[in-house]
Amino acid sequence: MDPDIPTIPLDFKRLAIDEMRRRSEALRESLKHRRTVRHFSSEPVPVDVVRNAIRSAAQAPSGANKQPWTFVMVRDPAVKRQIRELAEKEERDFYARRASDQWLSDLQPFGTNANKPFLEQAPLLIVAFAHARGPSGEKHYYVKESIGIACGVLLASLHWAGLATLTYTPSPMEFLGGVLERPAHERPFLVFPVGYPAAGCQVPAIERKPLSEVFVEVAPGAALGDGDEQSG
Ligand code: IYR
Repeated sequence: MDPDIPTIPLDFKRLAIDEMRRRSEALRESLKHRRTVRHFSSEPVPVDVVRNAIRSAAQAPSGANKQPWTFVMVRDPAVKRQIRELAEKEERDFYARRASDQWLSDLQPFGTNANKPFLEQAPLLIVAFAHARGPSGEKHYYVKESIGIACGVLLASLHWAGLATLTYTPSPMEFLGGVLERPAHERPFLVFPVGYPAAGCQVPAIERKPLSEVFVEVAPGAALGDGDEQSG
């Protein structure tokens, strides 16, 4: 490492292998039950827990450590109502005109439509904004990857802390920058309504692909590139 670059010792806790297994299984078991929730109780949630989840999200890696994100937490019912009204206006146009037949048919199992009561029913919303550039036009790198990772950490942290959420993407969502008075270099990226599920909340009966469909292992001696043309 270049001796002129300031460094600090890595704070890395080496765990016993049993402990590694225990922790990895505990998180997997928890995340197995994470579902997109679209019906919320209006019961308030501990706001410090949500702030802490945002702290965790803001620990995500980012291109050249630019940390190109802002998370806005909205609890004001009047602002939530305004967001709902503007989102539903876009959604009505989406469902009536802009969505292709294929898209509508792909959404059918989820029963979504232009009504978004969760934007008012959830006790709070987190709106994630991506910084396309810095405040004075400075270049940022891998912005979508960076904020995508941060939002993934946020999703997992909220779930781990016992809160329900969904990744909501009104389209277009530029109105969010106006309502929340964000500067022009910040672009809305995702909306997370956060709360407890409504009593008797139902979710679509869908499943995740089995590991064998989403995971490829290249074990030692796999001899990649020794493909079909050489067999037989
Ligand atoms: N934004 C719309 C449509 C929508 C699109 C996808 I892709 C989804 O996975 C779910 C919904 C809506 O929220 O209704």
